[in-house]
Amino acid sequence: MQLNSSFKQSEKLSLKTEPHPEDGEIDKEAVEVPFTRPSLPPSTGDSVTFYTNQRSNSLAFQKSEELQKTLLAHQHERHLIILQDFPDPDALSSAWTYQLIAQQYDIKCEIIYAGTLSHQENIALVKLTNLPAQRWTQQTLKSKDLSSYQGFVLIDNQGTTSQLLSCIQHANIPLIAVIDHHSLQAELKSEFVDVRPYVRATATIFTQYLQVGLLTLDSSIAQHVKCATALMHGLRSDTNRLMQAQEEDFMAAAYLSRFYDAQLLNAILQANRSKRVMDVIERSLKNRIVQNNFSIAGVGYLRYDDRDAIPQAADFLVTEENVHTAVVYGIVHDEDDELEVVIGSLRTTKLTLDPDEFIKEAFGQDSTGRFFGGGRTSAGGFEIPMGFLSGSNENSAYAKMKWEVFDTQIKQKLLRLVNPKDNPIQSE
Ligand SMILES: [Mn+2]
Repeated sequence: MQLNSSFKQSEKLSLKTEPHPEDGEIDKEAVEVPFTRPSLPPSTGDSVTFYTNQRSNSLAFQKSEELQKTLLAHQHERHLIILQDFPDPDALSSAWTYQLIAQQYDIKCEIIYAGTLSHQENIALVKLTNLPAQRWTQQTLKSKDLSSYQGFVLIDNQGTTSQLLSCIQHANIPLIAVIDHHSLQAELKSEFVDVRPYVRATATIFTQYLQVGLLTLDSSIAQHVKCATALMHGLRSDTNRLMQAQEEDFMAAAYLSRFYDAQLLNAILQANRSKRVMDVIERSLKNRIVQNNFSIAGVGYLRYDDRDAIPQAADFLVTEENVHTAVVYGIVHDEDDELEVVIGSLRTTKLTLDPDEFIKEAFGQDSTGRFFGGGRTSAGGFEIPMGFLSGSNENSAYAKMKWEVFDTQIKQKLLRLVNPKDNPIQSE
């Protein structure tokens, strides 16, 4: 299989990439594209799709070629694609695209996540497109023969937001590929790495793979149309309805516009919030404290299925006048597993605030050196496992006390950054 190029045919094969302030490795030197550029397939009419942004284009080309080599080296294998515990449209659509790309190399990928599909739009997305993602609980893991998988892949995450990672690593399954747009969380030992923190959505990266020919989309194939629709949704939702999109994201959206189903996307976006999600948003409004343009709200306990109410509440709180950053958190509990975890979301409109840095700075690392979360442009999330303190909430006085401790601790850690002068930890 050969990659298509969406460059102008008159362009030389050796393209100078423009230096980019945010990436050290991929600039300066001319990128030699090591194989000839085939002419464009007539069916796609690609003459309109040449980029003005050569940097992203040649990087996409180079990465696509690397990925192709990696896939070729793993033909006929079975892989797991691991998503964050609460996968979002960007993750789901990108994973599906990866699955379709890998399928051409007779690689069977299963898309798995440990948590739940929480946001009403995510549920609608999966249902309406038949997106092939599966939930794997701890019990599922036990029932699986992990030795039948020869590799795993991380998409739109780097393993820090998945409960499945430790089991997979424990089973000695090698990491084949990491494709993400969050800031690099740790050095990952992976055969293929494409981590681009300056790209707004993983769906943009995958659309670029499609554009250079890793998979030729065909409007007459229903699955391709649905996948393009899913990617459009992923791209849209990670760029705040394209409001934070940059040229690359717009270019990707333009490409997808040829294949996606606008009506289907509309149906996905029409999904309504549940009453319980509305209640969490209400609690966040009632409980918020606003200091130095930060709005901080603890929302207490919520069910696993309603976990996505937290980012939705943060999205809402950041719209208040004089607020540039909102942080909402709560204790999410899974009744089946007696599992509890503090989940939080940050949203900011302040250009100089880096959510990744802010979250890492606020909460630090766990005993194994892993951060509790991180972020991308304008948004971030964190998860603090409650371990031994999980469960036993039948005793409501205990449950209340537990919440108060976590609530106080999180507020202290946040306010230390929000209000560096008055140290809330200092005793009177
Ligand atoms: Mn994303």
